[in-house]
Amino acid sequence: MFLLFSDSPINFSYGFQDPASKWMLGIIDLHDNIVFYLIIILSVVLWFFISSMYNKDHLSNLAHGNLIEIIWTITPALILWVIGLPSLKLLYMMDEILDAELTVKAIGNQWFWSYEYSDYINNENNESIAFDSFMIAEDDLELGDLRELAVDNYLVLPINTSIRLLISSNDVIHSFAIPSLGLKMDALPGRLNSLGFVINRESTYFGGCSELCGALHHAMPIGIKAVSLGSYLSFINTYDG
Ligand SMILES: [Cu+2]
Repeated sequence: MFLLFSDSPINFSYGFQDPASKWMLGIIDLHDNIVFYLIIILSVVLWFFISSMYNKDHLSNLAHGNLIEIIWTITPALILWVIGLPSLKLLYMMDEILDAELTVKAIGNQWFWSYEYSDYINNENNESIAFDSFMIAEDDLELGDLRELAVDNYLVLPINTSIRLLISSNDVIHSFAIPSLGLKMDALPGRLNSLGFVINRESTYFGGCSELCGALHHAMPIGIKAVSLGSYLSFINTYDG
């Protein structure tokens, strides 16, 4: 599974982890779009910079002139529009949660995550399915576990399903972040934030707390197992705490 896609950090990797949701595809698209303009700006500025070192009259020729001043005012404004509009569009699209088919709560604690499937109630004790998810300590790692990422209880979610994630905190500010899914949302005590997303493919995704929250901030990773709807339902049906 890890060989096919990069859904966790890799040593000396360059760029993003592989996208597994439309949000992450959109973010990578936006990034490439912005880098395109960045390279143009960098080249032009560098050209002025270097050429002025060899020709001291070069820049003084540009110092006064209506035409050049109009050009260097209008062009950055246009570039800002071209960068800003797709960015805002993506931002507002990600804000929308359309007809969530499943609601899960993720609550940050110092220093672990608690998950709750509020849609279901257990017949035996009338409680909803809830569990804590702790990082596996280095001494307890098994072959194949990712150090400082593997957790004891994974958040199991179905693929191709519209999911609403409610995010909050029990103590200080945490942040729920999964790079492959393009998710990042602050977990604030006393406040309920929400994320809406669809996972595109089965895999195990890793992320972590993204807001410095104390001594063991690094030790509260997030592990998500994305499975088929059938496997998800059997996980829910057979869950016995
Ligand atoms: Cu935290």
